[in-house]
Amino acid sequence: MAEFTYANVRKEMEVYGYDRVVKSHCRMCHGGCGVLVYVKDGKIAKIAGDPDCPISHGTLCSKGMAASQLVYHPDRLIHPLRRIGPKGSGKWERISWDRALDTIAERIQGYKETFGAESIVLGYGTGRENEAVIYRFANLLGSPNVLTAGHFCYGPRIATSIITCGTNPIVDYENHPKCIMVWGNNLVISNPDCYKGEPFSVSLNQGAKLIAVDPRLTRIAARAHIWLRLRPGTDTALALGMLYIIVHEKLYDQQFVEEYVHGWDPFVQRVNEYPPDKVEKITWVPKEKIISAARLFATTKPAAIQWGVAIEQQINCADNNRALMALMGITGNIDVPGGQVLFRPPPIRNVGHFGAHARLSDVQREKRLGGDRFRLAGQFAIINPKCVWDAILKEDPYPVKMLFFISSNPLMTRGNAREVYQALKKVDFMAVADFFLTPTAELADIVLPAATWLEMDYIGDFWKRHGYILPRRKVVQVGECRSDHEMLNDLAHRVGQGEHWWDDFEQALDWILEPMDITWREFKDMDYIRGEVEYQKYRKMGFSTPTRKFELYSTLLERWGYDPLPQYHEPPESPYNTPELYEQYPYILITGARSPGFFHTENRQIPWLRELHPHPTVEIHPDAAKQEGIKDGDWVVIESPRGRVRQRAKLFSGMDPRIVSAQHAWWFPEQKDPGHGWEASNINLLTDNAYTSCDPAMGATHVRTLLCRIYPDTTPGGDA
Ligand SMILES: Nc1nc2c(c(=O)[nH]1)N[C@H]1C(S)=C(S)[C@@H](COP(=O)(O)OP(=O)(O)OC[C@H]3O[C@@H](n4cnc5c(=O)[nH]c(N)nc54)[C@H](O)[C@@H]3O)O[C@H]1N2
Ligand SMILES: Nc1nc2c(c(=O)[nH]1)N[C@H]1C(S)=C(S)[C@@H](COP(=O)(O)OP(=O)(O)OC[C@H]3O[C@@H](n4cnc5c(=O)[nH]c(N)nc54)[C@H](O)[C@@H]3O)O[C@H]1N2
Ligand code: SF4
Ligand SMILES: [Mo]
Repeated sequence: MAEFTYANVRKEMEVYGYDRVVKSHCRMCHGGCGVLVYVKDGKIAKIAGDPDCPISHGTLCSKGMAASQLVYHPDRLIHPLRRIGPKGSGKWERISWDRALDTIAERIQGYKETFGAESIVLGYGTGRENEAVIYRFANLLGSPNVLTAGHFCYGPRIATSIITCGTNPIVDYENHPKCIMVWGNNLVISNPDCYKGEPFSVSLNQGAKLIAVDPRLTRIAARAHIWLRLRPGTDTALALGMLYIIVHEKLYDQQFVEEYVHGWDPFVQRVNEYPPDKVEKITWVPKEKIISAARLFATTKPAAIQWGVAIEQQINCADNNRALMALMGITGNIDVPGGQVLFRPPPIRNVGHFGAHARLSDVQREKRLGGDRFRLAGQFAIINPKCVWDAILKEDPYPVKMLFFISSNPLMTRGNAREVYQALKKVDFMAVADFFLTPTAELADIVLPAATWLEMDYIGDFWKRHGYILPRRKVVQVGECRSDHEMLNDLAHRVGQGEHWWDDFEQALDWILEPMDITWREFKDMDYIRGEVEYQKYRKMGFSTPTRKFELYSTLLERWGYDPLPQYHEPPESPYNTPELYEQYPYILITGARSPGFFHTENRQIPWLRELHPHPTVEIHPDAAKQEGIKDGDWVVIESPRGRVRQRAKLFSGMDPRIVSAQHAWWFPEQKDPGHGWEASNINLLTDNAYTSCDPAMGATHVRTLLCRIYPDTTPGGDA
């Protein structure tokens, strides 16, 4: 293929008559890939990768390419709506932005006066780059309650790494690690958070040794030198088992341990509880493989761990993260080139500063839902969703009266969907900002039409820890859609926060950039800014923790009443913990492995992307399928003690026959009734959100390690 150069772009413009090409960067997932957006007759005609982008180097995935089908989708919300029938009736009327925002403002003021600001919960899903404005609004309002996916996604990595070493250690692919251990992550499909699959693949091509820790044979596992096929939910035990080998064989970095680590002796005592025989029994991984992996990781320099969300959606969430950080730390791979770097952002105002966290009073902060139960989460302004549903359904510990979801579809994405439904049905008032009338939005009182990333100016990758910021440039305007940032800036003026906001949002972008002495207009003409890169900063100033050391033994967890060292706990439902239940539900269910074309509940109405994955599918081993009378492609029922749903079986021999793996977030936008089939295949009807089965520090819901049964669907409409 000819090299993609700017000369080519100019030629294409001439040949095809494009009006202009706008450089921006995609946000169909967590974002970051540089794009060239071709515009013809005022409309987006094509999206291609930008070869100059330091994040993606010209590569693009199916979602990025299909973004124009999102922008111009016929079902898109293009003006505000007010519900005129009962909840879920699907009866709406068009209203103006002024009327919609005035109604929301009136409700906010009313609930604040009568029930306190804490009765208003704002919510968002995963990184759609609106978190800073949402926290700013909530904090200035006085509500400590912002509901995110942070209890079981990324929040734990941030929280645990801050308490261990000051910030999130990022794999330095630019300097090509010589060994990469991919743990519960499938980044060539998910391109999550700070990472894209492309630089990872380049490092592999450069010869990096690869260890994959995954119950499923992913493409990454298939390329790995060592694949550790563990039993889901046993990651902490596996990591402690590897640490055992590294400690006993003295494969750790002795100088780092002596000078920069806090808590070595108690840490060694804990590690001693995990000899290889015991770890093999817990994890189902042969001990020889555990030993080889530990040796390979500890003796190849530089090495890095690419960790994913699978380790967080478990009862062992915080301990998984901390055990993996111990592996990074004691092998001397922290903050070294090609290892795991504590990158610095450019010196702009950061997300926390923008989010006005300091403005929330102590009295209101104390009221954070679940803050006393999940104390690590509480410190990082993260709440567990069940706390919100309990506050609505039982007014425990106080009533929540209003929900305002800006980019989230919790009915599909949070544990125990039945309870989520009851809470959304009951709440006094709900507003939603989205692109479509989703199953969640159908239960709202007011729905606001949100702008996509192609319809806004913003400073992209502002929240990430890789040290880059990139300009996102507005390309088109669709209907009356507005960005979440502009919408909240406007709403803030209507609820008396005006003095803390701006006349228009461009001024906010200037304010973020001000410490660098540049304006948004100037930044808009740049490709990106990168923070200063410096390695081994800890040698000069230590780590940003209470002891200034890398805390293997966490003084903060100890202060908050938790075990300061990582410890393994058996999953709440498991063959060993609940053997009677296992007899009735004889498979371990993992949920949510990512599909390339979808982003959680998004894109099922986008033709190019739905074509890639037309049906919800559940992977089952051929031996298990035979046992249950299931053939490839059959509709099957998956059932847990909490509910049952249908998906289509895909026979897959790349995992232990005792495991099945189901997709999450399925709804059917093509079904025009207001439920849009939210119950049919929604795996979160099976997941459990009981407090006792969540991670005790982070409140993570264990959506990856459940027990289930699976059988052919013989009901009418099933095709078995
Ligand atoms: N069982 C199970 N459940 C899971 C997971 C799993 O693995 N298994 N994964 C979990 C994880 S890691 C996460 S992060 C959560 C994600 O949960 P959510 O982020 O809540 O995901 P979505 O349901 O896709 O909700 C996003 C909604 O926002 C809309 N939207 C997208 N961009 C914007 C925007 O810029 N502005 C506005 N206003 N709206 C926008 C979309 O149309 C969509 O309806 O799901 C979790 N749920
Ligand atoms: N295309 C697409 N990309 C996405 C998303 C999307 O919905 N679609 N969602 C985004 C979001 S919010 C997130 S959080 C990221 C997540 O992205 P990743 O971290 O890559 O998460 P998954 O693909 O869900 O799971 C990774 C692997 O974990 C394995 N796994 C399951 N259970 C366990 C376990 O107990 N232990 C271990 N070690 N492995 C286990 C699964 O088999 C799977 O291969 O992806 C982001 N990117
Ligand atoms: S990986 Fe994410 S940012 Fe990159 S093109 Fe795909 S959807 Fe866009
Ligand atoms: Mo996530």
